[in-house]
Amino acid sequence: MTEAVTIARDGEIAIVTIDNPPVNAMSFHVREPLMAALNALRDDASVAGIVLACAGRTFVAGADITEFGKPMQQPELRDLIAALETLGKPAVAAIHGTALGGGLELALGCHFRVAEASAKLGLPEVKLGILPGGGGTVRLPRLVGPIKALDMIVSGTPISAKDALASGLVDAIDEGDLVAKAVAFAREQAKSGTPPVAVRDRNNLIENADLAAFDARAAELAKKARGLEAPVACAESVRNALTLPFDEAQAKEREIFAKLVAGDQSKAQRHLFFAEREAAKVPGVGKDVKPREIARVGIIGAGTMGGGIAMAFVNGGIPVTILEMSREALDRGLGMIDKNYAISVSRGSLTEEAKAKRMAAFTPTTDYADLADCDLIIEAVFEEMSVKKEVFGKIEAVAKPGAILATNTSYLDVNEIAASTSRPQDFLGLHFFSPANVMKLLEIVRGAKTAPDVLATALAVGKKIGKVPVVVGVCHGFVGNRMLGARGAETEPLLLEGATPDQVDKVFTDFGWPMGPFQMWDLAGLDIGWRNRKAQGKKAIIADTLCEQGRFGQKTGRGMYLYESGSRTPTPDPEVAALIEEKAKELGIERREISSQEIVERTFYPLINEGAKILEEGIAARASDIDIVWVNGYGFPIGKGGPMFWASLEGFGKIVERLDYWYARTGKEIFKPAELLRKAAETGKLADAA
Ligand code: T1G
Repeated sequence: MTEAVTIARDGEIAIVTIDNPPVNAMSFHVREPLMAALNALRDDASVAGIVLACAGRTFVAGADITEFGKPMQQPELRDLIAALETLGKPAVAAIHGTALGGGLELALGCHFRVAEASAKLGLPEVKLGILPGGGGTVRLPRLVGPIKALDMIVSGTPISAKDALASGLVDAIDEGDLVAKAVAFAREQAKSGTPPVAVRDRNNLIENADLAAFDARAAELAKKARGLEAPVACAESVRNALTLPFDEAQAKEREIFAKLVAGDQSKAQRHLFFAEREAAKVPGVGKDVKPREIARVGIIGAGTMGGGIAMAFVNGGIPVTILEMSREALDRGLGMIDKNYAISVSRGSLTEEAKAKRMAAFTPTTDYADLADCDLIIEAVFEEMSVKKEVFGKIEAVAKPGAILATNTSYLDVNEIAASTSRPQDFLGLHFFSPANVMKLLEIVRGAKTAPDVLATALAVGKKIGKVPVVVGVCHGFVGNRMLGARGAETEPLLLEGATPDQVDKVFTDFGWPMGPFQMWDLAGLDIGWRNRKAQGKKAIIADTLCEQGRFGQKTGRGMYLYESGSRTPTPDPEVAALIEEKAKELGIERREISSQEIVERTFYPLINEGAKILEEGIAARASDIDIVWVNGYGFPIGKGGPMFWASLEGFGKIVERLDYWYARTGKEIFKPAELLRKAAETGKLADAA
């Protein structure tokens, strides 16, 4: 193993290099030798200044998250930062890759920062449910000002080196040899004879800070916290930097950090950080499996899904040949895409030039032969097996050898479609979520015969276009939609038995979902579910009746709720309440008071139970994969870590006991506890498979 910290000399300048692959996290085995190095260099009179650099692909990307929750071994990060500040000679950070979290805080302990032009700098701790605990909330405002610091810390979004230079976070940008530039910078500072000023001693940007403006901005940001503690705590800690002496503010930062890091929300968000990375590790698809090159993608269908998927690839830098049955359908689809980009331009998130470049990346056609040069061909046509098979017949006739064929089906049997082609080994499902150019989740549906390198390709291209890919098995609805069915099975019975739509929705929004099931019905359109139920010969007495009355939801101004003249704000509708009572009477159902806890037990618990069944059947490889599906595809609150993580907080024993109760009372399969869940109730831990 290479040494984690080495010292080289360039004359009177010492170059300290951290080498802790893969991201130079500030693990204990880095902190200890780094402290020794700094102490030695402080006392070495032949050293006039130091450069702090990193080997590998990035500057320090943060504290070592795997150390959280364990006793902190000394020295701590803040001791290293203090050692840099009191070095008595200029310390210059040489930043490449991503200086994040504790990595940026370490750089803030240096007197100067030189960054590579492509570097990114940020304090993303809020995404882990914590705050910068190494002095970031008290030093950053001293360099970039209160509001910029507040925005960076509460959003957790890194900024570019260019932005960092403009805001005073870095002192110089380098295009060539970063370390050489940093050495020259340190030499110049040392020669100046001016004692270097530590960031902690720079107060001009925070003295007489406009607290009213700060508080107004903080209040605006707090509205988006949606029940998460960390964003609000981040703002509080930055405010302390404006109103308290440095050491007092830093001490308060430590207190807030200690509270957050021990809390359930941070445990949930750290769980999701590692879960997302685990999801990319697929059994049978090791790092040695080489993905195929995807230079061009073919999309069949330019409707809502096809158009969104096409945008996702073009936005990720991959040109798309998009095919429809007619020129009119193509023009409609491309018109929708153009309109979407125009909205981004009007919002300032896309330039006109970038929009034009993206529009040029679409090659429209009505001729399947034009798909011959595509490396991946995805169909997003009508959700009907015979239609899918017919489309793949036409694709097969032109697709080049080695081209990967994918279906975007939400429910249909991927193996059956694969078997209708001559290349099931090159076939899989790529299940995008609408709007496909926005939603992060990509369910990669592994067919029985899908080759490992086809899966590796789907994972790689999914990550390249900014998706969060999860490999799932073949069953009705795969992981997400199958569990959605279990979560929604009792929503109408709850209404008929006495709950109101807004009562059910409030249980969901109080839990942290962006909206409840009935608000979601109105947003998506009740007619979509109505069409699917009719195709499957199923009934939903309330929703079907509303659809027969033309009440499709927001698009018709009335659905489960009323929407006053085009507003999207739902208002409870007495007519719907009367309809529910009338149907309950027809069915002889005695209505009663229904508690919020009962709503949780008849919606969230079946969701978890179905997840356990999916694990038992091997449709998902890990419980944490299911969490990633739900957080990225269905708005499960990140502060609760996904359904399976939340179940561990709720208590497996309590969940099984209540599922048993509802199963005994209703006999419904969704309540019959999965064996894996019963085992978890005994052991306290949910295994990943039976
Ligand atoms: N600690 C431990 N392991 C980490 C890590 C970290 N900070 N960052 C990444 N890894 C692992 C990751 O799990 C994966 O492991 C491998 O490195 C490659 O990561 C006091 C308290 C830097 C942008 O939040 O955002 O500092 O799967 O797949 O896509 O205020 O990693 O290979 O076994 O993500 O190229 C703040 C987290 C910490 C940054 C690179 N810092 N990391 O992305 O690679 S809290 C962060 C990232 C903190 C201080 C506080 C990304 C990346 P494996 P990867 P990537």
